[in-house]
Amino acid sequence: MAPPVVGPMSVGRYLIHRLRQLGLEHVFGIPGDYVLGFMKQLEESPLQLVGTTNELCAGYEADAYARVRGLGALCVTYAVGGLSAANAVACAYAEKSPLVVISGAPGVRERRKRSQVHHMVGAHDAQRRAFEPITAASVSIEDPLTAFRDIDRALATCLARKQPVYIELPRDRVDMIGLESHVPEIDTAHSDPDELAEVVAEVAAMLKAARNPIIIAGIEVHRFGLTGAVMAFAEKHGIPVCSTLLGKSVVSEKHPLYAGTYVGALSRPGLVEFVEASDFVLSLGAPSTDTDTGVFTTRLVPERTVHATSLSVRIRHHAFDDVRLGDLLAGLAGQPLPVFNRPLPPRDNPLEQPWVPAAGAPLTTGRLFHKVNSVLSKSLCVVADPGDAMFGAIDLSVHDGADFLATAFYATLGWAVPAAIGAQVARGGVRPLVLVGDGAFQMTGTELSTAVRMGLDPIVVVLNNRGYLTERFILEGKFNDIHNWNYHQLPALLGGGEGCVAATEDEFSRALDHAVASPGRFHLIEARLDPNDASPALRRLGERLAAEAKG
Ligand SMILES: Cc1ncc(C[n+]2csc(CCOP(=O)(O)OP(=O)(O)O)c2C)c(N)n1
Ligand SMILES: [Mg+2]
Repeated sequence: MAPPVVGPMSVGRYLIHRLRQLGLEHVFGIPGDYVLGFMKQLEESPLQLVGTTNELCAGYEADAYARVRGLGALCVTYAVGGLSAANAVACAYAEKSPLVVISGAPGVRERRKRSQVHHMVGAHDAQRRAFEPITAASVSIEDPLTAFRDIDRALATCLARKQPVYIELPRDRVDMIGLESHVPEIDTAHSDPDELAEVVAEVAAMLKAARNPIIIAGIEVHRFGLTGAVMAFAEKHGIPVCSTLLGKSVVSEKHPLYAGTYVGALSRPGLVEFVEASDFVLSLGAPSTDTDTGVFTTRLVPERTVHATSLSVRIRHHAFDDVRLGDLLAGLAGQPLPVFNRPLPPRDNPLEQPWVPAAGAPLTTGRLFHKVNSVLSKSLCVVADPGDAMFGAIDLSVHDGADFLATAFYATLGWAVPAAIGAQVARGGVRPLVLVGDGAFQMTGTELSTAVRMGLDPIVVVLNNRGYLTERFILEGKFNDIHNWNYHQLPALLGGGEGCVAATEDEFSRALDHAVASPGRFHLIEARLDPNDASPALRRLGERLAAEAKG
């Protein structure tokens, strides 16, 4: 249903009005003179501005907020702010997170009078052009006649494509009154009916001929709001469901049909055999990336696989490009298909065994994840940074309704701490448990300042293995060593939170139990690990790749 027609309104207020209509409550960012006018309007509106320590962190926070809430927004000043946040926007673009980037800019009139004003990088549209390849739409709002339509089109694209859009507000256009009463456009994307009918018929025929099918549910299932439809289909026909690493927690990991997180050679052994013995694989919303396929170590036979994403549906060796995932699921739901009731592999996840700490035993990465798994609950969401913090997290069992958040494809180091803040702002009832490497923590860990300011209480486990272990696995060199910090002393600098060091199993166990039992402030646990220790998943990958290299 179209929102009501709005009367005379300024461009800035119209943008705020539309963001509110779309359910937004917070905007992340940092002021600057080119965006102050709009920031004032934000301050006077019901939207809450969350100030951060830098724009990159604001971008990560808005990205995570968008992943949790379905829309996020970032507000920055021209160039120095926008270009600092560009890496976060690229991440959101690559991983399909619907993020609205609002940037101030020199006024249209001042640009005409003076060719060079501060923060400019060459041409006045340089920043908008820099954002073009990392956004689904980019627009500078300049003309009162088209201003509202430009904003609506950008927002509609953001929601339809689940990718960032860039809206530039020249500072002399923020108070400009849009010239027309206006009915916002609503974009609805449909499948081509003939293509859809053909795809549904082919998938149905493959399913009817199958005996041991499996569904792989990827990240787009969550982004396009299709978890319910996928699980209803799986339940109706008794088909087991796996997730991928980027799609971890997209389907409930406690559901009786959930088989595990399938990431090729990174997955635990029983699961690999189960998935790869399937005679039909329906892969939904799981783009084939190196990280989601354990560096292309998945062994799925194309002749028995349907690979459907938001961009195309590939069946065996042919593809269709005009079929929406939701329409495919709705089409399949109407088909008379068999009930399979394929038995699941035994639940032999070692992380699910009871946790008993060995007093005085040096902490290892594998044991750290075992303890982490033992404290997970509906009220803890796991946020993992790239590095062994993410690989080790593959086999964690995330509870219903609690997300697992990670940048498992774009893999930008330093994402997790700010993302945890964005996620907790988005959904207050769930406490983030952050798993982050020492290298990653040095990039953005001081953003915990915002957690103190906002009264948030993430639990942050810093896996201190004295450097860039993941890179060491690929090529050893001095470049993988980093300066060691007194991580646990960060609370003293920030004036909030609690920090401690854990070097043994029992110290870590006590520290994590204490953090879980004392909400209301952030906890930082520095977990001291051997510099060459790795999680079982990272080891499995290394072994598989080494075996392949030998032929
Ligand atoms: C922003 C960014 N810079 C560099 C990299 C390359 N990179 C990937 S993993 C890694 C090492 C991570 O070190 P740490 O956070 O300590 O985790 P560990 O590998 O030790 O578990 C680096 C540098 C990256 N992914 N992102
Ligand atoms: Mg490290």
